Amino acid sequence: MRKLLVLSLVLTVVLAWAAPQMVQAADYKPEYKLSTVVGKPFPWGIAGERWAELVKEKTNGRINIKCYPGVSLVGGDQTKEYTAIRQGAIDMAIGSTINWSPQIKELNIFSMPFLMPDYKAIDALTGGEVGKEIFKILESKDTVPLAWGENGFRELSNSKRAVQKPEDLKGLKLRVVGSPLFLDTFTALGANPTQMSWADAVPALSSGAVDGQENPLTIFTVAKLHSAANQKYLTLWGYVADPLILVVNKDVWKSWTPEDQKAVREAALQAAKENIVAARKGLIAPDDSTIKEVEGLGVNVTKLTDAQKAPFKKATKEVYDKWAKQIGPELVKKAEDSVAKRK
Ligand code: X2X
Repeated sequence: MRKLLVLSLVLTVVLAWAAPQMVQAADYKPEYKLSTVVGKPFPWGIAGERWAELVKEKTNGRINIKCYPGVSLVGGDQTKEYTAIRQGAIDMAIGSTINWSPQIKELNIFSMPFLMPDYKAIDALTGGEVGKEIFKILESKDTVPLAWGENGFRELSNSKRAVQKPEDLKGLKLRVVGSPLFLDTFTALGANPTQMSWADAVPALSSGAVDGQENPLTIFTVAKLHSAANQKYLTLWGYVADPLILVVNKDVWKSWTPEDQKAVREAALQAAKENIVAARKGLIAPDDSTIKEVEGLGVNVTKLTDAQKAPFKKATKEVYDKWAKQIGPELVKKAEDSVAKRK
């Protein structure tokens, strides 16, 4: 009797362990959908392909990922991407903090004008307490964040004139992205901002419906905005930067074995690391080859000094203060402290 009892106990324990493992394996989808806004050869799109490739390698093909650039799984509307990940229409994504900020207000922190003066400041936020807190928030909203990547510092371009001071922006029609914070910033600077998706931006710029836009230089060069969108004037002012986040839908994550979860995480970290190197290439002194490349295309490039940035900072101070309240003063304080203490 006693032996039987022990046996049945052992059996129960073994089954309790084995059953979910078997279900999990059977639960794997033939293909997982990975969303990005832009595809290859943008560094962002390359990062998606690289993540997929590394996962395939590390899981011996158990997890098969297909990339869907152009946010095609949400009909090109990048501000709906995060909701689609939560709901499971997208399995995984490399998403922009700007595009997800309508759903997660804390992500607006990276769009606070002139909060991050250099790359070390971006790293201090993503790699420090702010980054951890944001990952916790994402975890509470049905997603598993795995790594930080980078779209880049967002620089201003237009078809009309060189922008060196806020007055130069007066009346310029600018395409902006995602969050209402961008509308506030450019309205405060005297421009005429209008919100639209990336898919609509290039046609609107080439037809002259809008005069300018702001995006990282890797987007500018790969999309050939100088010729495809008449962007002859570029101002390097690094007023905000746009980190990317590599995430997986939580149910999808839970359906994988711990071994495969580890593989996907390691692949994400590797792809993200390579992505940051690619996003910064030619943009950090002494290597300014990307900036030289843009000048070589006949673009008039203005690099603002700290003194020249000051009036822009002043003109957007009210916007900064308004959004600090919306984002959460504590998180903003943490961010400011991290930037001040950066090494
Ligand atoms: O739409 C943009 O400007 C882009 C491509 O940079 C983002 O998705 C945030």
